[in-house]
Amino acid sequence: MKIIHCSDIHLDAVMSGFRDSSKAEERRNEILLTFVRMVRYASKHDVRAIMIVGDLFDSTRISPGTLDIVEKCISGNPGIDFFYAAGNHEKDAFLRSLSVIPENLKTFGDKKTYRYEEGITVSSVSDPSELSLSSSDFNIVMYHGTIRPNAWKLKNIDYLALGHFHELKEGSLGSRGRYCYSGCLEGRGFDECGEKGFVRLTIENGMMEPVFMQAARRTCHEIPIDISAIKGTGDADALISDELDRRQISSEDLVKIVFTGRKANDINAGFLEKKYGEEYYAVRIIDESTNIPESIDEAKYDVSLKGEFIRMVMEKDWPEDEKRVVIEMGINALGGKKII
Ligand SMILES: [Mn+2]
Repeated sequence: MKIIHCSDIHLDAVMSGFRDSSKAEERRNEILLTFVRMVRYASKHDVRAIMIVGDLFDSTRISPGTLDIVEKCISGNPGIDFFYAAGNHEKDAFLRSLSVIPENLKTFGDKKTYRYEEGITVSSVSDPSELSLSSSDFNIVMYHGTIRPNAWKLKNIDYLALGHFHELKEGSLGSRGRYCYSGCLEGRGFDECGEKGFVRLTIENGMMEPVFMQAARRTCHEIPIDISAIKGTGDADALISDELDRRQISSEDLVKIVFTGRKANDINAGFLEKKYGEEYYAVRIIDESTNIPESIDEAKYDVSLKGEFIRMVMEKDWPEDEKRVVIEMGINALGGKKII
């Protein structure tokens, strides 16, 4: 029997990461389309059930158009059971918005466990203490949230299907089971990089084979560029160009370039964003380099706010390494950078 585990689809998300509002709208539609494609995949490949482990929608405001497509995906595939556990984003809004709950949309109100042939069970609870699963069954449990794996072991769980984190992440639950966050189906912007998709479980004779299936229409690639040794924008351009060529990134994808290291010279990030923005779907440059002088001693006589700040910290009766951290954070803050 095949079962799909997905979560955190965030339909109708605002997509504030895009400067171009038409791209935000396009990405909203692409996410919906990826969901539709996943259901089509399930129907073509004899998948018996799809587990949606929360955050199907981005908020409690669900647009009628999106709801209609999702409802038709479910009711149009009566051979697939759709298990749904609400996430912290949409809460109960999805089920409340449906005028009729399709028969194959399985929720976890009073009933907490569904049973299939070969002793396969699917449950969802809000706390592991609610579980009482038989050791002779093959038990799948859905949960949306952060877990302490220790609290879920010794519960006869074979596969804990999780939602909440947007990256694929897995681990063991004692000697019997595994837990897994499937991650989202599509990254929503520049903060959700890497491959995105769903997990396909094949369960036969009490054995399970989980396979991650890449499903996203577009991937966001994070490219760190150490700018410590460069003289200016032209050098940065050459480094970026080499790195993008080396990775053979599709022009349909998103690119997040992160400057790291110690910045010696100013770089025209706006120009580079524009240049590469014409080659890829969307490009964002994030400057995480530091402005800290090589030696704090060099800057401590500066007639500037920075120099004044360094002098003020150096006079404190704090351990030297602590002073350095404070100076680093302070200088970054003065430069308008994130300090954590
Ligand atoms: Mn989420």
